[in-house]
Amino acid sequence: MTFKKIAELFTAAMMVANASTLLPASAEDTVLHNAGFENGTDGWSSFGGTSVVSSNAIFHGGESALFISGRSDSWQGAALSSLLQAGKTYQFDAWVFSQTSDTIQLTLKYTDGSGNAQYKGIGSADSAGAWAEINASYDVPADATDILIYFQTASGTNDFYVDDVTIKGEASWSTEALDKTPLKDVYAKYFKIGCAATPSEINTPISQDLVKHHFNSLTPGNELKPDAVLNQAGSQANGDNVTPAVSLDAARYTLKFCEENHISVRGHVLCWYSQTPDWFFKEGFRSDGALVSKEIMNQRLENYIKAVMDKMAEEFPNLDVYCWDVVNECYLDDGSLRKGGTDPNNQESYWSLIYGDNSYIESAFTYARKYAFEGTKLFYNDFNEYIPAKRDAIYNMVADLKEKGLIDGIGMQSHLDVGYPDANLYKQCLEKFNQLGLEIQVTELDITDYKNGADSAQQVQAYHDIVNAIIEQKKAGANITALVFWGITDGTSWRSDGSPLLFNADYSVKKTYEAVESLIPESEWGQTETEFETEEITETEATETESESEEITETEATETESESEEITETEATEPEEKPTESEAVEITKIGDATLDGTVNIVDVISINKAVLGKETLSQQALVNIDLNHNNKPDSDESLAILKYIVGLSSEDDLANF
Ligand code: 9MR
Repeated sequence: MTFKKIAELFTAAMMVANASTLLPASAEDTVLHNAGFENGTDGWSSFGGTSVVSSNAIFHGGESALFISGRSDSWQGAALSSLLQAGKTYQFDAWVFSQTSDTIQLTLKYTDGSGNAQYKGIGSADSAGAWAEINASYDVPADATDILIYFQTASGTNDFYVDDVTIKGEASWSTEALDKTPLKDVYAKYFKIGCAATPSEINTPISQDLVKHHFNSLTPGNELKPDAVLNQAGSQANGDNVTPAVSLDAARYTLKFCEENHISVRGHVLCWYSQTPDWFFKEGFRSDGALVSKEIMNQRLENYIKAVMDKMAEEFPNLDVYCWDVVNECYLDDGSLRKGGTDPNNQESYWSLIYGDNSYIESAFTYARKYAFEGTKLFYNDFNEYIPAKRDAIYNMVADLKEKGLIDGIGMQSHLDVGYPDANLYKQCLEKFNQLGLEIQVTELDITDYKNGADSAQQVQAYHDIVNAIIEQKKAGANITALVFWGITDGTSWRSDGSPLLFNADYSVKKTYEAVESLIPESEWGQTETEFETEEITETEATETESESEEITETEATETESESEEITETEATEPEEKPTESEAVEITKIGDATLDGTVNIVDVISINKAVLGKETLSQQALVNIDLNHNNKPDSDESLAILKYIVGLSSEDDLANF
């Protein structure tokens, strides 16, 4: 039985245990989804690369409808996910329109119990210049997973419209989360509590209620990223090669939801190597254009940031966008700048390629400072910042930006695992960043447990320890202003296999939630945000240069990489028996610490635990990973093995380390 299966069984057991909090099974006509497309796409998104937008050119009810265009195949259209459940019956009602003559179909897509993708027609209607109604009922098979529905045409690639979609059925989600004291109130004295959400994650009554109840910060999961905001045709039409066109079509639904419900927004993200179309970096905004010069790119960057800020101000004057991730993920784990290149899927950055150095970071912050609303805080955001080399590179870069008055905070994404990092290493990073005297936000927290499943003792403990470290740092004076979870439920998380969040797929409350809640005594719940006594950090200390900061580090007990290596030397657990010459153990597989015959991230985690003295490697495991032959595990070795895993080095490189 796989760990995933165990996790599923556990979740199923939880659902049975929570049965009294599920809505009654007889509530078959509950409206689960109602979309008029007045403010955006209401959670519907592109299926197969089409354009899916709210349009007021033609509509059925209200003043807008969903417009689907740019199709190159009949199956392409608009999809809705995360709503339907296996074994349930639903009633669908929708209005469809085609200027030409088309059969427009609603299709159910799912994976069956044998792992095969299935496509089933739910219902269809013919339209030729007039609105037509699809009205159908459908039983979703009991073995279905990865369920979604989408509108398509039976044949051809014509544009079409959809409006007034209603889905009714049996609501089978837990509402117990709504009976808890809002987490944002529990933590009111400390910092904002947020979640990331895509439109499809907030298109059901329960998810909307849960977000409104618990969170006072929301980060659009994908919809404010450059690939969602940039418009190629519009950019080309601007005709000057330096003014990109932008649109909030993808983000409008989420931003409207936040505006209407007074939820503050983390803007994510303006400048990033990933999820940014390649044509943005090319002459004429053409996918086949030559790479533009640094001068042109700088103008585009300025115009892009200005256009985004202008659009936000124009469309959402009352929305509290309290911060922006201005730049995201520029450094690698070894502290070097992300490599220049044209393949973001291979971790390469067009920004590094065109600028030749990290100066685009300062440019982006300069323009963000120039055009952002007054009071909007500007953040640099990254992951794995607890790795000392990366942490220190970011520290130095941010210190420089701070001196120039361009930055307000650092975002620690915090995509963690129960095995790594431990709370102490995480805390060291908070301490180090706090020396800058800037805001710190935990921007994307999730903690996976791929091995033991949802709500394992290890996962609950990890949540407790990490969030406790954050609270302790806040109490020690760190200016931590938000704790944001990356997603809402384990069912829709980007790492759902590792069940990394606070709520189960049916919205029931996990033990991880209880662990986070329990860290704040009830006597403090609902208090207003407090400034905790801060450790004295003088202006000069907070903006130290690299060498100076090492001095502070020594006296103030925040470890630099070399210091933590020292600790390693004294604390790392020695192998129980060192092999003698005659009984020398041979390498079975270089890099394999878990002795399962493969080399993957679990090996890196195991080595890191051994480095921190939390785990003892067997003699065989030590021999497999002891690249520098010093008879102990160290962080250089785990980093080298990580590079090998992600394809940056070969097995030969490990052998010749
Ligand atoms: O959650 C996002 C997921 O839906 C996207 O597929 C993915 C693609 O890059 O981006 C995810 O969000 C990322 C965030 O923007 C930056 N930090 C890492 C997040 C997880 O990949």
